[in-house]
Amino acid sequence: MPPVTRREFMAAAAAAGACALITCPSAPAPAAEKERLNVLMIAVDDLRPELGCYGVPGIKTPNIDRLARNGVVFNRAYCQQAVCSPSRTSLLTGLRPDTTQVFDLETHFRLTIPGTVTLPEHFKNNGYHAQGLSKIYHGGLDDPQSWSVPHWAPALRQYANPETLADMEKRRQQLRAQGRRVNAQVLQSDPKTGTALKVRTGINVKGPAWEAANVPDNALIDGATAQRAVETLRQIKDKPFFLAVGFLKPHLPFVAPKKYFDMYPLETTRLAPNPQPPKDAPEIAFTNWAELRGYTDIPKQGPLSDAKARELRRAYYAAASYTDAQIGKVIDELERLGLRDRTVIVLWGDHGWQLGEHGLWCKHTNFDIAARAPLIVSSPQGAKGARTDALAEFVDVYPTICELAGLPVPANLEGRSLAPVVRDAKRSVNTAAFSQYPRGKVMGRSIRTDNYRYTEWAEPGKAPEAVELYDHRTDPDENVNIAAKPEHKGLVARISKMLRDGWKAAAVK
Ligand SMILES: [Ca+2]
Repeated sequence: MPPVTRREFMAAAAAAGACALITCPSAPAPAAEKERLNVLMIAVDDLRPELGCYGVPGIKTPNIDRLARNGVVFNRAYCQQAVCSPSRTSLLTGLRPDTTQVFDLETHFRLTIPGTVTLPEHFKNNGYHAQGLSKIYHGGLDDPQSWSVPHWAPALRQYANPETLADMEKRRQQLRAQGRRVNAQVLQSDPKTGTALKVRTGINVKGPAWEAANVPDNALIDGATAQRAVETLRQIKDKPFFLAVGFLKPHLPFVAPKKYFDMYPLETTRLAPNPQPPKDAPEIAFTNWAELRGYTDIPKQGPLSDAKARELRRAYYAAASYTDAQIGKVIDELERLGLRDRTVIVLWGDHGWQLGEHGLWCKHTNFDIAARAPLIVSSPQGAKGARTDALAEFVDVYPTICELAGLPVPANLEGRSLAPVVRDAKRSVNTAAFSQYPRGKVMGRSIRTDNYRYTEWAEPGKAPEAVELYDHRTDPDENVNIAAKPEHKGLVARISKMLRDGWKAAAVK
């Protein structure tokens, strides 16, 4: 599509009735005179809601906090599956993992649901300029048809220390000499577009889990991404746009310029208050946090020492503050260009993270701390400086952005628009949020209600082999599984039915 100005776009949208979607034949066309809003979507990899605007003391995230003061903070937003690609695929298609059939990091949704129209693609199809920078879809699984121009990713390394990089390269060469695969292998690709549909990941050669780098912000990936986002905004400011900007930190390895580490004295960094597994929790609920084990300073088995745990928590916070500073640069530019009151900003982390809670690290579980993630929506017509306890699911993001920006909402989506909550933070649209995580043949299905988290682990068609129930009124950190207590039998039966009835039945009536 050739570039169009905002005026041309509005005229074209009015002429077309602005509803070319086959999924909404009876929906009224949005008012032609009402200007559609731009979208700036900020995706932060592995960012848990440990931010100033979530009421967590000691965390320095002034830029995200500033965004929160101009929008609504969702205290209880949940991803559909606590790992990168399944979560992102679900959010960006508006469909749940059971529909996308993307449960791993190797399957592209174009293999399983080839005809789906993604969130950015929907904007592109409605005359917007849709552009993606850095990690929006999972690495190696980009979706070219989502974008108006090719997706961009910075060509920078994960570490700054030359010795680390040289050591990693040496180990890669050794593995290659042994005939081992260190790069991802494309097993199947789309013959027309070349999109990788099925990949097999190689051995991920890693350095240390963190590095306080003696480099400026822009020498690392997220600084370069912010710079590119600023330049992009200047280029696309005169046409309606959907700009998705992805930041890699605080994903492992926790690498950030040293000045961000200096914000957090090591000796005062707190450890997780609950480093023990929840009482009476089943074994299947846990992982051996393989993702972290691959780093050179992490033991292959057993718990971390308090000293290492403290180092990692500090480094995670430093990495989060680094990304926060980059986000500030992008929002500053949006304001400088005079676009702030014509742009919906949505910020999300793709899932939660365990920083030693329950003796766990990384994500990959159904615990609240892994499923709960930041979601902040700042809309010109929305509430400002509000925090809401309304239950939100990441599958709701697609219809929410459509409604706030003024686009029709495709009928096949499997979430509900949170726009009523964005306008009035006292509203709610969901009585529950659903997450899931597979362990081999067993699927862990989890539901978060107003008061409880309940999880069933079962093979398809079979009775659950393990269940968990946590009462968030008395046990917000999920330290005691009360599912087996006789006095909760009726409660378990009720919530189990809610879980099986699914998301459609979980609408606020
Ligand atoms: Ca992630």
